[in-house]
Amino acid sequence: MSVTPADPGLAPDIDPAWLPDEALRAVGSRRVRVDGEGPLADTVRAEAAYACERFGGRIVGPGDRPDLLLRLADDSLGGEGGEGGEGGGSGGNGEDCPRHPEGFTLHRTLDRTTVTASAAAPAGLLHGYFHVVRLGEAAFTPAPAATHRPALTPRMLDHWDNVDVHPVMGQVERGYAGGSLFWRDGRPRDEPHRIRAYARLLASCGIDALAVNNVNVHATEARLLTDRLDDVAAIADLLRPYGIRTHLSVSCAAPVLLGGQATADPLDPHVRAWWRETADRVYARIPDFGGFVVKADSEGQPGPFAYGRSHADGANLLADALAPHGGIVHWRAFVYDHRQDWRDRTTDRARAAHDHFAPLDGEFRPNAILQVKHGPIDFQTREPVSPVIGAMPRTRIAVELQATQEYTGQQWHVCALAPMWSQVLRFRPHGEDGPGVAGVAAGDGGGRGGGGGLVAVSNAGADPFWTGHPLAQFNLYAFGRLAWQPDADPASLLDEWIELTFTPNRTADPDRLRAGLRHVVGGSWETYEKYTAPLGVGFMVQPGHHYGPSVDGYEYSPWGTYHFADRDGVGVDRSRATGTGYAAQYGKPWSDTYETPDTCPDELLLFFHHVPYGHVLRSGKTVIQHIYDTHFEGVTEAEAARALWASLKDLVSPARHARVTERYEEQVRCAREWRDQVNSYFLRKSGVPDRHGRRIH
Ligand code: GCV
Repeated sequence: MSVTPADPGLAPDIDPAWLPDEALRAVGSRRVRVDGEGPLADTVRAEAAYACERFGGRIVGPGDRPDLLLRLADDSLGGEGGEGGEGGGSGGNGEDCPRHPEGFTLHRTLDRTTVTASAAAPAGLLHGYFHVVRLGEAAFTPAPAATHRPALTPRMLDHWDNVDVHPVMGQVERGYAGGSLFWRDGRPRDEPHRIRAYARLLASCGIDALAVNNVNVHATEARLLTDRLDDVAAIADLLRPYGIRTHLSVSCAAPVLLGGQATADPLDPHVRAWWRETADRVYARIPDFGGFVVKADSEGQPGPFAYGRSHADGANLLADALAPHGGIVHWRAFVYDHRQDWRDRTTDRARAAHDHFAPLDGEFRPNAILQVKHGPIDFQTREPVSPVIGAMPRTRIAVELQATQEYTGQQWHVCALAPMWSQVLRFRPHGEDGPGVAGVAAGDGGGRGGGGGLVAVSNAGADPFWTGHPLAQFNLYAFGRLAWQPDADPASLLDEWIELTFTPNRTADPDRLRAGLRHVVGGSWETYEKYTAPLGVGFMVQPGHHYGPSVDGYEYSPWGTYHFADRDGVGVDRSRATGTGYAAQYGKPWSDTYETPDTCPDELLLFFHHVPYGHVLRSGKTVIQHIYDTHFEGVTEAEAARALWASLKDLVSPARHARVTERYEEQVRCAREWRDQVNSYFLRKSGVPDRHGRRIH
């Protein structure tokens, strides 16, 4: 089968993101040979041909000496200087690496004029090709042979896309990048070139799985499993040439809703038969289907609790149906009581996932993956790592991140999340001697028989810039790269993305452009944190849409209570001794570290403790002064970033520059609103004036 790769030239309305033609120059100006058969090898050949067409290189056959050879080979370690390179936390040894179906070895030694990427399987050719693209000219300079393979599998995006337009959430739940790439008004969007271009971008940063619909499964989405399966198959056909498997979010109530069953009880034999037959039909239509994603007993979604069954019962039902086909179920651990009474201080939303799931460790099937949000609450700007991740050594765990910026500026504010994700992935739930979060997701140690990989809620949509804010493309790119190599340095990933996306060397002032971009993107998470909720308290956002400040927006609502500010102090006591006991859900040393304000890291202080406004932080400042200072600083930093961006106008394409400029206007406006609301709220509560005498609105 011959496959035409996504051709940016065919879609002038779509931003090329990190794959502009210019990024293909190094490969495209050379003689390239691709040895290998099958659809993925065809994709690589077509990609190389596309690049060569633009930059004067050519595809050569077996008789010609290529500058770049991409080949399928059993001996991909090749005995040329051994193994080196990323390692990527993958803990790879020389024997395993070449056999990894997505891995490859790159030989670029002095005595050879041909740079060779050898892979054991076609997916390795694809990742090898894009690795060479990322390296650019550097790929053709001598270096030790290096083997690369992904540390985590799957590396998956969840699209919270609705098939019908939801009356409140619209076409995409928490989607800040226009409509869905897949669906419009109840039907497939029918823009295959867009999906193909998306698949190409995703593959080029390492993503290999994608769920096409919202985890909140409404009536029409539910039918994707049955009579609307052709719509899913059509998407799978577009993703497959780029090595991306298609997954589907399904409803636990499907046997009743779609199958005419009297019950959806996971232990009912008719229900079990219905799921088995349904999975068989899915695989008959989509043989490489990835599996199901499930949100159960959460925020109104149906689940096993209705039948007195456990979440392991629910997950295993679907796992058993998928097992004969090699499919997996991603079962989400996001289960909590969203009908709380704010006066009840014993109910703590942060505890819920651990309370529900930790006792079930060891009860899940090998092809059931428990998908755990990285923090215990819900993608706030700052949260501790979820204690569930370290508490279930006999369960396959996937860590869920959120690329869509629900609580972090909704793609109107620059907020590069790679530094936060990197901290999460490096966190060691059991201290220095145990595996890190990335290791848990990789399946290192423990008897879980494999990891669950990394998942992110996608931030992409039908917007011409894919992500609404053009600089938010970095979040998508960095997610893929960190999923492949969790110990990658976020600053290096930013540089990589800048080189590909902006090709600074083709501009009049590469150094000014690089420095400017590093500055506006690099520290943007910290800046955002400064002008929003302080020291680990979350949810000071406006209810419903979650954009902009509302200090008490959720404080007295049934969804949870988050800061408990009164005239004397602020923060949630989650200690074992006097609070909700959440701190005790961690293993040592963290249960001790988080237990007292003296040992708790300052940035999480108010997540774990209720302290007086006069409590002195490690910086020497009181909590109240820290709140005032950071809110003034955050706005100043946002204003400076806006000015710096304005100064790059001569170096960035007009459309991209204009879009970012527009977004900065809103970011600065909103940052000032945050500063004024938060500072005046705490001035009024505490009565403590700013020691610098600044005007607090
Ligand atoms: C898909 C939060 C979001 C919801 C989302 C939910 C989830 O509550 O606000 O929009 O629903 O998380 O992760 O399931």
